[in-house]
Amino acid sequence: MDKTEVKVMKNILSANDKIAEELRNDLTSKGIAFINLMSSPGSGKTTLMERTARELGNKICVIEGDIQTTLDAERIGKAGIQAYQINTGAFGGDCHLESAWIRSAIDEMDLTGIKTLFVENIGNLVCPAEFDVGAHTNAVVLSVTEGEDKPLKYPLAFQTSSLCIISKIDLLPYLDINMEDIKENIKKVNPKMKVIELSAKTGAGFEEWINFLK
Ligand SMILES: Nc1nc2c(ncn2[C@@H]2O[C@H](COP(=O)(O)OP(=O)(O)O)[C@@H](O)[C@H]2O)c(=O)[nH]1
Ligand SMILES: [Mg+2]
Repeated sequence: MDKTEVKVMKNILSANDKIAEELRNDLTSKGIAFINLMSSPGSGKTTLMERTARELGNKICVIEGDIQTTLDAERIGKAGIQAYQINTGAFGGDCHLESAWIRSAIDEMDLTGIKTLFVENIGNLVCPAEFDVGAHTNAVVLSVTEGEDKPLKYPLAFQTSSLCIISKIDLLPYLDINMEDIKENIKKVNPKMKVIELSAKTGAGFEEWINFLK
């Protein structure tokens, strides 16, 4: 990478950070908590949002990030709450979301009565962790089917998050995976991480999640 490229990248990140900080302050002043969900594709983010929507109703809303399709926003809409879909495929297929895009989405949404805004970031454990989207809390979702080693292999997503949701715990009896090893690896890369274990299918562990949100 030559010096010019380094300069451009720094400028992009500082512009993103500035908008992110303004957005965070704006939402704080409106009394809205903003949680950014990051994970691999298929870890259960949308299912988590669907069940959370059924529990908390229209006090929450969700911005969905995917490269293509409005499938997730349609699922969230069917769960009875406001959803907004960002497709990065329309502008190059980026593998992350940026604060300016969240700002534009929020400007088109009705935040009346909203207590928590969620962003379901693009599914991967790499790029989303590099961009501050203006959230108060970054949360990484890790399903038990992904293996114990993922926090060690993709540390940044875990180091930029303060909450790790270990999802799909209903599947544990069918898997050769050790929950204690998953948690130990999470603590190795982020000793301060809060961990919530849950199943959005059975509702196990959901009380702790809902209490955390409240
Ligand atoms: N057994 C089980 N399956 C789940 C759970 N949560 C999600 N799934 C399934 O995992 C697949 C991917 O879920 P989805 O919410 O679309 O993941 P996303 O890509 O992270 O949004 C779907 O087939 C879900 O039904 C769970 O808690 N338990
Ligand atoms: Mg999804």
